[in-house]
Amino acid sequence: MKEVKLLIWDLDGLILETETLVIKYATSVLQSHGYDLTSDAIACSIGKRPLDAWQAVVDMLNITSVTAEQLLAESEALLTPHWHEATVLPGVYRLLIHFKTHNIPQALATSTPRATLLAKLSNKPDILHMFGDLTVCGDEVERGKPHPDCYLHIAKRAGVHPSHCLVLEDSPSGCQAAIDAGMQCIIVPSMTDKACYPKHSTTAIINGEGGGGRDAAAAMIPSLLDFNPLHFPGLPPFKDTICSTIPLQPEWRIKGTVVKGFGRGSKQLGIPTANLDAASLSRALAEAVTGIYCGWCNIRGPGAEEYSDEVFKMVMSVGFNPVFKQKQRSMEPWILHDFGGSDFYGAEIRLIVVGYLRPELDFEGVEKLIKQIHNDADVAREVLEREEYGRFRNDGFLLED
Ligand code: ADP
Ligand code: RBF
Ligand code: MG
Repeated sequence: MKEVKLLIWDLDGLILETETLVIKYATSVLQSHGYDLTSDAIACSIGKRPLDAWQAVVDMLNITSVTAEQLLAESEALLTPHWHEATVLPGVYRLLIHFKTHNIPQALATSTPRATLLAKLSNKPDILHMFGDLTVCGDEVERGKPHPDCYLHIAKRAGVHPSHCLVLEDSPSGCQAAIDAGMQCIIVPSMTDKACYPKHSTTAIINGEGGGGRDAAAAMIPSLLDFNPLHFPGLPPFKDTICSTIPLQPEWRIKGTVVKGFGRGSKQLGIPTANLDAASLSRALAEAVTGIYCGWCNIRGPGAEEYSDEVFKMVMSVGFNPVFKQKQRSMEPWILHDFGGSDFYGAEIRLIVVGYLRPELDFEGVEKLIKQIHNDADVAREVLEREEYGRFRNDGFLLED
């Protein structure tokens, strides 16, 4: 593997969580014409230029009653007022700032047209600022992703040979474009079904473990927080970890209601987790966010009246719990306090999530999972004592009425 001299970022689904917005409005546009947006149609369209994406949907669903141009016009009308709502995904600012600090050139190569790019980043000018004049949009190249044009264009403009470029992508077509440009590619998948990514892109590198990543044209990581610069010659290591945990920048503040989960936590694992309601989860965290985190917690209201003035340490899982092959994502803090076996379903829960511990993992058997979760709790108990995390303990968000 060659020294990395240019990092090239994709935008949608990698920097910004626009997928949820797009899927929401594309679904309603299609429904008004009597069609359903299938996951196959999503897989073949994400990452492409808007018209190419709609054409892929039209072809996939054999739509005859309306053209891709018409569908695009209808969805644009719905989406335009909402672009600025897209949230920045975890790990984005950390990476951007890290490489900026170390003078590693960074570029943006997006399928989005220039005008839409400006709308999406209108309230986040700091992101665009990171790339200087090294940005290229879908309407500025001949062919869109999965063709390699935008990646080749930006490498040429930066004066860097493709073999020295490292692309960060989330979509199957973007990954294909990077590979065909002769570049190395890191995939942070926005699709749960990994089968839709190019074949030679399934080698995992997670925090330095896992094999093959060095030789693969493309490697998958669960989140940008799992990106390890040490896998790439020329990239400087991070220095911000706190006992192997990564401080979230910014921290997450989440309010929700404790709801019934699958009834597994206490019974099967001996680890009760206070599951948050689905609406709070998707409002607080982009659809693609998963992982194991630590932070501070307050509970109040039904069943928790006596705790309303207290703040507890917590360690939290966000994800699909691969050991149990859950279909729905859940957010479940284990509050590191003994409540004497009592329940507080319906209580209000407030969280300040400050650190990232690790990606969610699949274990052979629950014994290994239980051991790992106890280890996570030990790590959380210790690191939350550190000033960088401890300063949030008395935050007004947790304790105010
Ligand atoms: P469920 O699948 O319904 O979430 P669990 O077995 O995970 O069931 O138990 C979680 C419930 O246990 C929480 O909703 C809460 O009411 C209660 N509970 C008791 N102690 C704790 C704790 N230390 N952390 C989280 N929840 C706790
Ligand atoms: N489930 C997994 O399948 N894989 C994990 O790596 C995992 N890590 C967890 C870490 C913590 C700190 C907690 C509290 C839970 C974790 N879980 C994980 C979720 C666990 O499967 C879930 O809480 C139970 O299935 C109860 O819903
Ligand atoms: Mg639970």
